[in-house]
Amino acid sequence: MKRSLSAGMLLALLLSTAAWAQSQRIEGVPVHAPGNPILADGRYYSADPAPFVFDGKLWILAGRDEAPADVNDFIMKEWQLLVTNNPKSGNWVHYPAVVRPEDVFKWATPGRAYAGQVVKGPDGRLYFYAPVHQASSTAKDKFAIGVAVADSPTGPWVDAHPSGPIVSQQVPEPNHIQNIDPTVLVDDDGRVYLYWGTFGQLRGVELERDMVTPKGRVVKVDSLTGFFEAPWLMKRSGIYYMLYAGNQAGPNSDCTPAIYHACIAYGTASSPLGPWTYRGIVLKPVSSTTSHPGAVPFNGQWYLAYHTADAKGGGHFRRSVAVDRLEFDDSQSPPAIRLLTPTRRPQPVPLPTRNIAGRATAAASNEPIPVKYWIKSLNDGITKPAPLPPDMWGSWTPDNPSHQWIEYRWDQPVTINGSRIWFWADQPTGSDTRIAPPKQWQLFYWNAGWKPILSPERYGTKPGKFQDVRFPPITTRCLRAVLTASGNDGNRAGLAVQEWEVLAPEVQAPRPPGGQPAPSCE
Ligand code: FUB
Repeated sequence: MKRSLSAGMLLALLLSTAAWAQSQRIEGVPVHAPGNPILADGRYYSADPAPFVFDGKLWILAGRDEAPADVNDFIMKEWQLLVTNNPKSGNWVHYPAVVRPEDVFKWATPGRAYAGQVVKGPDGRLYFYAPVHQASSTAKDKFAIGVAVADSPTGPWVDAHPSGPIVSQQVPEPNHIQNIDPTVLVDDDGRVYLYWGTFGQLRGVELERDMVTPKGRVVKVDSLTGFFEAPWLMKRSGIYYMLYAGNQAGPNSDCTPAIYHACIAYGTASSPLGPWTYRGIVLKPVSSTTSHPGAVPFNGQWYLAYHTADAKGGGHFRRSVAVDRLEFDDSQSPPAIRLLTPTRRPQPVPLPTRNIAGRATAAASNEPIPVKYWIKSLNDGITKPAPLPPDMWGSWTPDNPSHQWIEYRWDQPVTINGSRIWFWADQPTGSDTRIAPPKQWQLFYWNAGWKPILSPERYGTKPGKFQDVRFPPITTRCLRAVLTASGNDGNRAGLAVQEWEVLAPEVQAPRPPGGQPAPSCE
């Protein structure tokens, strides 16, 4: 008896200490955001936005990306909040460190504070659905969904189901998926629905009104075209909508040209557990490889929150929350969601530059380009210390040819006298496998046929920095870089280029590419 009493007292002390620690950390900081992203100065990254309305204000729950610039991983230790009375004003209050997994779920490990959602339950309290790692899990994938409850968004949050997660690879039904990205809707009749999933697996289940107990069987949804992850369940005028990150990729896909990127797509249903019908695209791929939607009505207007890599120093693992108006087309049945045009803060005027690659259409010998690479990254002006495949053009296949070429086509002749190329490689020079620097490369320009520029020994091949070449001015409409793969006839490495600049003799005001692809010179 004495032992259990002191254990109980200890637990109470621990819980109250965790709650006290949470409440001590919460202090709001005013932020003025004259556009997207809301937090833009690179001091705090914010990802996986989940908007909700509470106390007449628009709140956004977000994770916090803390990965260094050269680390490709979701380093996410805590959740944060943004709140505004009026998103149009640009005035927000930022609560930087609201809660960490280990503050609330004594069964969870620190870190992996992935995409959560806060909803108001039928009892008026706030419920926070949080994917976290379950410490005691023996499953291959330790992600599990816990539920915390609070009376205010800033907490203190306490575990609403202290015996453990409500979803894992063991509960409520065994599965082999990664159990993340929960989304919850409390329907007009007070019934509660939970969906979750990633890597193409979407699951749904009804919950009891207690917000934590599964009711009925888990449904698998496979009718939402290109579903990848990040489901967001919502209801408008009696229609259920499921927004999600889709990655059906290809040169003619309406979603994304490169599979690592995602569009936000959506489907509708007339019942909360489906069947779901795919309807189209809400948002084209953003600057981060992941995309993540959350939408709510606030003061008569729907808003979509999503994240991008657009903040200072941003990246695929250093994302930042953006908000834009979401519009419906009520002339259709069911009402369609209009494609959203993302807005930005006022941007600095681009500086004059000698680099005219941005105005060209890029083409390559390996079209259609494998969907993990992205040819438009050749002339997007971005180089990264740790790029992902869609940050580059690449050519790897299990059987690589001896040569590949990449080409720029302008709609009018241009005069040029230099070029810089940034190779990417995961293998050393001379390797015959995976991706290696080219054995050599050389530029050719079009003048009634392809004419060489300088001899191959004038071209450097080091990866990870620009390799510069200067030459006497030439005028052309098409420029080709012919790359020789390293290796030999038996095995050859693939090739990859992060960025390829072409330099005019004098700086010029930057001009955007023309609307139509420039034609080939051949
Ligand atoms: O932030 C980690 C993961 O990235 C989320 O769970 C996914 O939805 C994607 O945004």
